Amino acid sequence: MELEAKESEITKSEFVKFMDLVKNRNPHEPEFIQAVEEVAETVIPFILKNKIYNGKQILTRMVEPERILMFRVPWINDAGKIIVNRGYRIEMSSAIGPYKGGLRFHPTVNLSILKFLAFEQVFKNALTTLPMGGGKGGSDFNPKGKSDVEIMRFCQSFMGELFRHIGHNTDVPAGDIGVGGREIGYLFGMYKKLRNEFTGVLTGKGLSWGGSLIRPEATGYGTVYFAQGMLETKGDTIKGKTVLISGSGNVAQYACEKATQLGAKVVTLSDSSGYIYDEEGIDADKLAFVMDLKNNKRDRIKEYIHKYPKAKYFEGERPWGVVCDIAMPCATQNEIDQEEASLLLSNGCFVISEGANMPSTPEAVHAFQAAKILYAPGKASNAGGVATSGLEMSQNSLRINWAREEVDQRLKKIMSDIHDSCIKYGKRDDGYIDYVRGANIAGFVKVADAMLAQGVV
Ligand code: NDP
Ligand code: 2IT
Repeated sequence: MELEAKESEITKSEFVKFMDLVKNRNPHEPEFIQAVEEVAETVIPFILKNKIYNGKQILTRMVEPERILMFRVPWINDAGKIIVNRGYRIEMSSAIGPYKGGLRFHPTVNLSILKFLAFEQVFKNALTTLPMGGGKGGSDFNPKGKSDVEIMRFCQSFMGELFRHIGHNTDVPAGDIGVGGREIGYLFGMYKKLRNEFTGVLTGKGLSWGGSLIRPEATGYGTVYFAQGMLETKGDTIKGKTVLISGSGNVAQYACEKATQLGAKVVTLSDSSGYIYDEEGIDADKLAFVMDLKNNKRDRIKEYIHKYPKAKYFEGERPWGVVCDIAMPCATQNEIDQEEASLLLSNGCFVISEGANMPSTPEAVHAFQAAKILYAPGKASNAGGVATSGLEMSQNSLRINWAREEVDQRLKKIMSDIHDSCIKYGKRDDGYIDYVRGANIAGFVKVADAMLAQGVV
């Protein structure tokens, strides 16, 4: 007992010391500090118990990006005005492969948000079992309301600097919020022109120019496959369950599609203006309407109720007060707070599979874990997207295209392997699976072993 108390004191003081260092070095970066704290909480006790990692400053090295690029992105809008945005690429870790991770175009983008995303990406990519390091980038550019030609000019200017720093063996960006197939196309076209080479430097490409089948679907599908894996541990399935989804972009759309295909009823979707509630469920036809609305018309989710008047729209609200079995936050970071977590729990929600990155605040995560529900952090449950990007890279290198079924099978296997890794490091003595601990330690071990082997670089 005394020994245990002493050990826990040492762990606590190491944690406080480490977090003080991170906070002092990154004072204006709340999202980055939040992401690091969540990892440190579970990984520091593990390091202290495992001599090979102790004293090697591995976590201290991991929170310092290998390189940060920040650059001016000037472009001319349709009215002939010069606009200046800021571009970024965080090259966080290349311990197990080339930097890999998406680009986010959103007005809120800043160093803190991209560093949190790049840090999460390192662990997520390690979990996929594929050889990918971690990175993230983007710009404070707001694609909303811009013409196609404005998007193209912006992407060309952005790539006019980024091309110097990336490459299919160095750093391979992809999409994230505000960056989909259209943007990847314009970015790829400019890279190809500047470098005069056709390589798999970006993933999420179109099918006729190096893209992979299932990549658009992969994040959403993977999030549902992971939820299924969690339910299986309770002898349950997703069939017949009521599901809340937030967001209505890439991840939300395909999470909705797969959940519905597997017999669940998805009753909500949202965007940053509000959410829609369709008690009868958002079936394949209704989802086709949403996909056209969001991907082609680039309109708002509230249009749904004009097409389907039995549904309701709640302006300025998030969907977490609706009664459900499963919640899949698929919009953005910190979109479920403590109050909303309590609401979900009191309404009977018992599975959370995160499609977005860090959508639950630390207080919400602690509430889910205290209630011992099935809770998966994004770095495990949304890893299907980057995993399929890894499969796209493999196909590009081999210069072949795998069939849809083959990619889907590989995606399923990867999600199931990630689930196994979470159990390996996250199962507690009482049988409860702490997916946060499991994902953090499994990701850490893979990266840390590579770092130890490669020396202090
Ligand atoms: P999209 O741009 O396709 O869609 C984003 C959706 O989230 C939109 O409905 C958008 O609404 C909503 N949203 C964005 N920002 C906010 C905000 N601040 N508040 C409320 N709603 C918001 O992006 P993705 O679907 O690709 O990404 C969604 C999430 O999934 C992100 O957290 C991303 O990091 C994560 N992710 C994405 C992967 C991918 O492969 N694309 C892989 C793994 C994780 P609006 O239109 O109003 O902005
Ligand atoms: O957060 C993520 O994992 C992504 N946006 C996908 C990254 C990728 O390289 O496919």
